[in-house]
Amino acid sequence: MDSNQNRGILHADFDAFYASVEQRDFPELENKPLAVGGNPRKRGVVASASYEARKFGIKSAMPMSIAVRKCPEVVVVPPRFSVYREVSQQVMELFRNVTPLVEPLSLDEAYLDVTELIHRNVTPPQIAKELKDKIASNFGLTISIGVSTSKSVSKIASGINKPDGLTVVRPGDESSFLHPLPVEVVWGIGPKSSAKLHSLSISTVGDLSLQSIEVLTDIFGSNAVHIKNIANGIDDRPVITQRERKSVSSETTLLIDTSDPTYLTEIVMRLSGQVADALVHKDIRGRTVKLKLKQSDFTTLTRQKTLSEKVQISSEIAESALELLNYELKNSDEKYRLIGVGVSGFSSAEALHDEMQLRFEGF
Ligand code: DCP
Ligand code: MG
Ligand code: MG
Repeated sequence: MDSNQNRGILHADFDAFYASVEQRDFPELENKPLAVGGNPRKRGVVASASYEARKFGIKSAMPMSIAVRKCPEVVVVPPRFSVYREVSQQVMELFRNVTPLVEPLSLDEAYLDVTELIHRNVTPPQIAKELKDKIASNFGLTISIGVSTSKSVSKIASGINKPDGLTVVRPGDESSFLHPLPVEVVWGIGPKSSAKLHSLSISTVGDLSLQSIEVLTDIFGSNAVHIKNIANGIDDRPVITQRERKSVSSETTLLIDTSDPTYLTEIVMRLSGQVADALVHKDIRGRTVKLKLKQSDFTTLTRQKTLSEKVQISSEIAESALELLNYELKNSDEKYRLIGVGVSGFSSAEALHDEMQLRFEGF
């Protein structure tokens, strides 16, 4: 047994996070199909769907208007980000009381490396069970946990028995656990690579594990070796406690598809203001300003500009973002359905834990 197989890695992820917090705080929403997200009349999207809503086919990232069509009795509520952020901070704190080796991936999920605790005669599944119980009693929320010797196996394991799951993959059982599962469970296999794989009759992780590096390189490029290893249950990546904050951004879906410069300028200025507020609040400055545009045909463009001086305040961000916007408007006839502004390129001293994105629907 190699040293990797002595590790104990947990992946914990809240069930229907935003929706469950709403159902907890507003008991009249309990047991109801619920979608947290933007206004259906303002082209909002679903951020989180309760498990009752998922029975109707409602899921994250779906336009809210479609969610309402799928289930006319669905209750739609706007998100309360500050409440979710607070729950998140408290849960991460609880994790850090178990082990300092916590890697948050988003507001509602994290990896924990509990290898050191094994030597104190507690097993990783016991730790996971205790965490679930504590979270249920302290927060009134359910979380699903995957337990194994690696990040990728634990992440997949936490997802397959949701909600309120506890899935343990014992050392040595990684491949037999992974191989029957569909390729889509592997992180990084999105709709595009999944379609390609299916066209080659590669439908399970087991099928994937048998492919040559040549075949996988055609599909995944430089990621081929990593994907093949993951499919074989080989993943030595460590749990990293401090991740560098990559970007702070804000984006919005527009009420109508448009190329109107006055309207787009106003929105870019408002988004720049929101990004600036977040940067000021966090006391960080970045060197790169990004503009994201989603065209009517859903093609997404990002244009960025790296500056000699770091920026933080609204007017500085807006100046670069508007330059990028004006260049795009001059050189294209497209109409846009979504627009976003972001700042990245922070120094490592400003390293924080995770990529942060603010979303505002329907200006
Ligand atoms: N989220 C979002 N937009 C998305 C996906 C997620 O705003 N496209 C937000 C809302 C979710 C939260 O992030 O509640 C956590 O995302 P998850 O992917 O973990 O989804 P859920 O926790 O809602 O459901 P699950 O039980 O499948 O984990
Ligand atoms: Mg979740
Ligand atoms: Mg999650």
